[in-house]
Amino acid sequence: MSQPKIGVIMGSQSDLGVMTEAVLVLEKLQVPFELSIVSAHRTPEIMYEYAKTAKDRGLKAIIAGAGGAAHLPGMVASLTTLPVIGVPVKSSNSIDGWDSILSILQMPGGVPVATVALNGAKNAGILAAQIVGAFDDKVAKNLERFKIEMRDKVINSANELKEKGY
Ligand code: RP5
Repeated sequence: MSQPKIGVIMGSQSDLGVMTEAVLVLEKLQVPFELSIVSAHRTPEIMYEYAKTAKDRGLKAIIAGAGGAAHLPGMVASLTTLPVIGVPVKSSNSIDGWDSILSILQMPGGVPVATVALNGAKNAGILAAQIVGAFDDKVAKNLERFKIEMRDKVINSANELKEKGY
């Protein structure tokens, strides 16, 4: 694969099931990415290094997923000027998911994290592709096709209902 443009990281291997949705959509939209596990709490030095070197390594945005006391996206955002997209994960240590959502969403002024829905890794992938698509025509074209596919799917479903007499 060519030079990664998006970094996809998560706090634990247990987040991978959710975060795979981001990977799948980046693959579909042909956005080169790198994938790793980086924990704010268990590997803080690696997290620091990852965030500090991300821009120089050619990344254009970072998707960071975490659950429970989800500090990874915010901490990474504090260490880089790249846009960070946070994915709250409903993890085993999460009470009901709100803990993850609020940990990622309620950032102090000056350090934004673009927070998607609970387990919303698919939208994180699309948003990351849209960031790349702002300056990469091939990715922008893939996004246009993606939107047309979504539209056609809805129209087809509506037509199926019509054919059934509804
Ligand atoms: C968070 O704690 C991780 O992002 C994960 O969502 C959660 C649970 O981690 P494990 O105990 O499953 O490794 O830091």
